[in-house]
Amino acid sequence: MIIDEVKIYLKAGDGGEGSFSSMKYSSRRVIGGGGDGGRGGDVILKVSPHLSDLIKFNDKKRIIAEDGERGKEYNKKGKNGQAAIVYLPKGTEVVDLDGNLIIDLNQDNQECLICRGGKGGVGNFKKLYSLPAEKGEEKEIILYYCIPNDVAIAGFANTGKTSLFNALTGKSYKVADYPFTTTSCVWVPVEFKGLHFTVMDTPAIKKDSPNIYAQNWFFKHLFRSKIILLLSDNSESCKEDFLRLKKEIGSFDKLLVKGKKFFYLLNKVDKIDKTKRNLKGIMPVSTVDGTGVEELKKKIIKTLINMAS
Ligand SMILES: Nc1nc2c(ncn2[C@@H]2O[C@H](COP(=O)(O)OP(=O)(O)OP(=O)(O)O)[C@@H](O)[C@H]2O)c(=O)[nH]1
Ligand SMILES: [Mg+2]
Repeated sequence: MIIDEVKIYLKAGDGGEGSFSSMKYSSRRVIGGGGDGGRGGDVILKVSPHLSDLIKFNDKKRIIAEDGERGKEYNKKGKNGQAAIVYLPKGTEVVDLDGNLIIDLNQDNQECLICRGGKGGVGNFKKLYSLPAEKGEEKEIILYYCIPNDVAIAGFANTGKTSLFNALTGKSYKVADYPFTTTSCVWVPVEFKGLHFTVMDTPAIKKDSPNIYAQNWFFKHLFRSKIILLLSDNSESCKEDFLRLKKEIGSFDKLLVKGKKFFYLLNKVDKIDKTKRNLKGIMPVSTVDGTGVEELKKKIIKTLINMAS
């Protein structure tokens, strides 16, 4: 299971107070008085390529940047507080407590200043009286991590999703002849003919889930998918299976079936009678004898390029 949702508290540093200290003179020139306080540190959100979920927030839900230092006598400015940089996986949506999107961090190295540190107070060297420092901003936010994938593989149990994922990516994730082998999402970048995209394997879709949000929890990770490969391994029922799969996905959120390309794949055709393999609008594939795998890669590339233009 992926930790993909967390509420955290952020607080930027307060500005350091300006100093009020006696004025010092040398040959009638003012050489000293209270210096300004330092600026409080900002809180910055930044995408890190090394993270792939929000688990690190399980034991750190409050992030507080450093306060600015107080100003000192002889017009010495206090040190600025250090910024707190909160590293997040690419694909994190930052939302306020009313559900408004603050920012979608979906680019490499993207960053955002989320809480501004308070300005330091002004010391009496400048003004003859000192002015108070500002407080740092504070916010409670919710982070939703949504896996950045281009192509997702989805289907009922044991239809060969992981086998196809392995065939497309060159990986060797666990495949077994029993249902629900895959329990979490796995996603990896793929390069094919100079083009890069990310493919995601998913756990099996459970039919008629009484609690779709708990049992088919991974549907939320289809939001960023551009192409969804729907898999069936039964030539008799595949058309019905595809309708059913789309209905299950759509009942989680209608947006999951809008604006996406669905490819309909009949898998394990090495076991299916030749006369029953070629169905209109359905791609025959087999990860055992390789049928259709290269064609599928080419179709994915063509579709991604078309969708981007
Ligand atoms: N004959 C044949 N068997 C296949 C093919 N693809 C997968 N299988 C077999 O089907 C079974 C299930 O394969 P998986 O890839 O684990 O299926 P899955 O859909 O990921 O399964 P879950 O994660 O449990 O939902 C395994 O025994 C595979 O060896 C295929 O193209 N032809
Ligand atoms: Mg699997």
